Amino acid sequence: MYGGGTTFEGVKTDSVLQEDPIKLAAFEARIERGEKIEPKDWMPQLYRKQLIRMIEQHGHSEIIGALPEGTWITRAPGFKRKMALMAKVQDEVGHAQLLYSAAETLGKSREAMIEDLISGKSKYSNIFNYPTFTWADCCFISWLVDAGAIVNQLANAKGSYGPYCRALERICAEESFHLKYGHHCVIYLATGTALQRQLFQEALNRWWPPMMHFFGPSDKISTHTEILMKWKVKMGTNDEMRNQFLDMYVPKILELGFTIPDHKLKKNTATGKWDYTEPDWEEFKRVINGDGPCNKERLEVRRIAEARGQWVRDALKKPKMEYVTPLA
Ligand code: BYC
Repeated sequence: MYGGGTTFEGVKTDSVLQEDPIKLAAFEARIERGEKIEPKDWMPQLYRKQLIRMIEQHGHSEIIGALPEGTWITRAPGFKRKMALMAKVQDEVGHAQLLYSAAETLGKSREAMIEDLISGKSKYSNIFNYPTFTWADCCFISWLVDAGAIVNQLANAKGSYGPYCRALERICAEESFHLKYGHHCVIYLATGTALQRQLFQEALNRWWPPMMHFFGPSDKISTHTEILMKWKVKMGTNDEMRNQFLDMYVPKILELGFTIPDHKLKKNTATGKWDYTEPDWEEFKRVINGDGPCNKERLEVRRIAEARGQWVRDALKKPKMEYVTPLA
């Protein structure tokens, strides 16, 4: 989609000290003015490294995120739901394509990104390492995980790196359909039988803690927020995004008659922010570092998909190879 990026593998630095101070100042002034940085523009190595890390992780999250919902395509209740879910899952994989293309403009090849995903080197969103036991779990993802993603992506679409922002704009447009679809699924359960309501309440109880983790560690312990906010890659801190999500969706969840499994959750009128039980950051760290309930299964599925598609990639790399001539 974007193409033509520089090749810039393996940026090692975590500092801007080695950068030319004049170029760095001009770069930061452009960001300050709200200009977009494009692939061939000068940028500090750390900006490139941070963008590759974040966009690549985002791409992986879309690919892996297709799996917990994907397993429900054949079991979704009714033909209409099956069709809609199939389209949604296909969109998520398409989002990964857009994001990998955006990351490639910074010089990391798609092959290297996929290799880092399936070897477990790269991270992807914590939330997709939990199982979708019931249809209601799937509805939780379609409504509330997509809602959280939109909060984050709408903000970051106004950020500084052109290719990422353009990919996010397109992704958000599609995600807004997912959100409507997910909300519809949940309203259907909420207005259904006692068992349907119970199914969604149980899903909410299971998914609330990983949902709170989804926005990243609290600002007090976040590693990258400061520099990413300075360079307008992130347009809100993790806590700001979490707070915005709570502002928008807690009332909607309560309106449907469900309860949120956190007795401390309350809007603090003095600060204008939500008070909540501090998420368990030790569990978060375990899950993002490979030790969640489904990490092994998720990566195994990707490894199998990669191996099964190898012959296609090999064939594409040999355009001169002769193929069997069709009989008719
Ligand atoms: N999960 O310094 P911090 C979707 C890591 S898919 C895993 O705050 P940062 C969907 C972080 O990488 C959309 N890891 O990080 C798809 C870092 O580790 P490293 C998902 C996380 O980057 C299919 C460390 O913790 N959205 O919606 O400043 C179906 C320290 O954190 C997470 C995106 O990917 C996490 N949740 O901020 C349905 C949005 N949080 O790299 C739906 C793009 C943190 O130093 N990403 N870590 O080893 C972002 O906006 C930011 O990367 C984050 C984290 C806000 C997530």
